[in-house]
Amino acid sequence: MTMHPSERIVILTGAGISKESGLDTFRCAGGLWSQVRIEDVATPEAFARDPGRVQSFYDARRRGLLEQAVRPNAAHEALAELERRLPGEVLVVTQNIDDLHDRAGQGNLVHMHGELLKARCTRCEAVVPRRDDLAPDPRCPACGAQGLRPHVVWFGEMPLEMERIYAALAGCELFVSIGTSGNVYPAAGFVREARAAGARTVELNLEPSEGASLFDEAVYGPATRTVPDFVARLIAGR
Ligand code: BJW
Repeated sequence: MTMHPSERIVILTGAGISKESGLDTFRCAGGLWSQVRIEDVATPEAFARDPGRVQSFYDARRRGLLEQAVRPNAAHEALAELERRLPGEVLVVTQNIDDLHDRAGQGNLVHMHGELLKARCTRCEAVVPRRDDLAPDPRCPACGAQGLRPHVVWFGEMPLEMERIYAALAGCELFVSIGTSGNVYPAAGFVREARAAGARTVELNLEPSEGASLFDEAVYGPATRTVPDFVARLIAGR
């Protein structure tokens, strides 16, 4: 594993950071989990039982992500600017499967719950770029098998790059959680890891998250306001 000893700022993002770009959150009023049942679309068992149903859910979200109106907002842009100002010092860990951090220019980025614009072969494990629908059952470009699934992490599956994330948390001085409700583990436990490492912990969210009491500082409001403000303070304070 590559070590990144100077990553002193770890930033965890969730669906709330992309809300003002036009993408649904999961647990807000009218969010995705009020439209569909988790056990129908976001577990390996659901995919085994009814792959077409699961593919359609992700196909619709992929089409939504690729709509022209959906683009990075001021919060994504501010985090990319922070990375440019502090090269090598910032790691963004996103739970989001959208590509808005990527499009904003975030280079040091972990997609711990996968990426909507990639597919994974259930036979050969190849991960391939994918912008088109996955239904009905296309062939894997690597091995030719019909078994492509969305490259996302469902409940009961292991999130990606956990070793890298825990190493960064163990060495960080500042942990910032943005736009996540703190309902889903292991991401919801990162604030505890950061605190154990002696880091200052900050929450930027629309409302207090499940783990709100674990943060040293909190600012509540829309991410397009709170994140650029926080980044400006951070840069000014150096
Ligand atoms: C704004 C805003 C604005 C709105 N500005 N803010 C007990 C202990 C530990 C683990 C478990 C446990 N019981 C069960 C588990 C396991 C399970 C789990 O956590 N279940 C919980 C329901 C309890 N976790 C797993 O299965 C994970 N795997 C795992 O644990 O493997 C073993 C392991 C353990 C330890 C170490 C390593 C491995 C896998 C979880 C996979 C999650 N997958 C999903 C769907 C797939 C991707 C997709 O379809 O997009 O990922 S679920 C869904 O929730 C999605 C999200 O990434 C994730 C988090 O949601 P997020 O981002 O927090 O969104 P919301 O909607 O909840 O919150 C939005 C927030 O934004 C709100 O607070 C708003 O206020 C705010 N907001 N507008 C700022 N404008």
